[in-house]
Amino acid sequence: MAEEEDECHRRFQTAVSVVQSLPKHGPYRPSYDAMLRFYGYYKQATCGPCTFGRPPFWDPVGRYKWDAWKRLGDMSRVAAMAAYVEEIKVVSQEVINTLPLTEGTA
Ligand code: ST9
Repeated sequence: MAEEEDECHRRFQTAVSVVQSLPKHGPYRPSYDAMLRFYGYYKQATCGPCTFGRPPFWDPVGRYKWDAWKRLGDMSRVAAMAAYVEEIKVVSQEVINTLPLTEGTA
């Protein structure tokens, strides 16, 4: 069991590094929904359940981010790491399916 968790942790760290190393702008534009899913899983995995109050109405971005995290409830950190990795797989496949992988996009 501990080995499985270690493996999950390693995969999560790799996925996080991939996302953090991407340029801000490129041929692929993640949807807001996708970004919020990544964000929610990332926060749940690194900080645990959201225990803060919802940001005020004049901070709509903060509210979207908070909602994405809060909706995960008591999901465990390991489950959130696994979900983050799964999300990377889905998005990567989407990129492969939709982007013309030519020299121009590299
Ligand atoms: C392109 C190349 O077109 C070809 C496509 C290849 C695709 C490969 C497949 C991978 C798919 C990836 C999908 C990306 C979607 C990601 C959205 C994430 C929000 N994960 O320390 P700060 C939080 S590329 C989630 O200031 P940085 C952190 O907690 C073109 N959240 O960070 C904080 O919130 P709060 C598309 C994370 O270093 C907030 O982000 N390019 C992660 O300035 C800021 O933290 C992209 O999509 C994480 N790993 O930015 C670029 N790390 O304050 C994607 C930190 O509330 N990457 N946070 O705690 C980025 O936007 C940034 O690197 C960043 C970190 C937002 C993840």
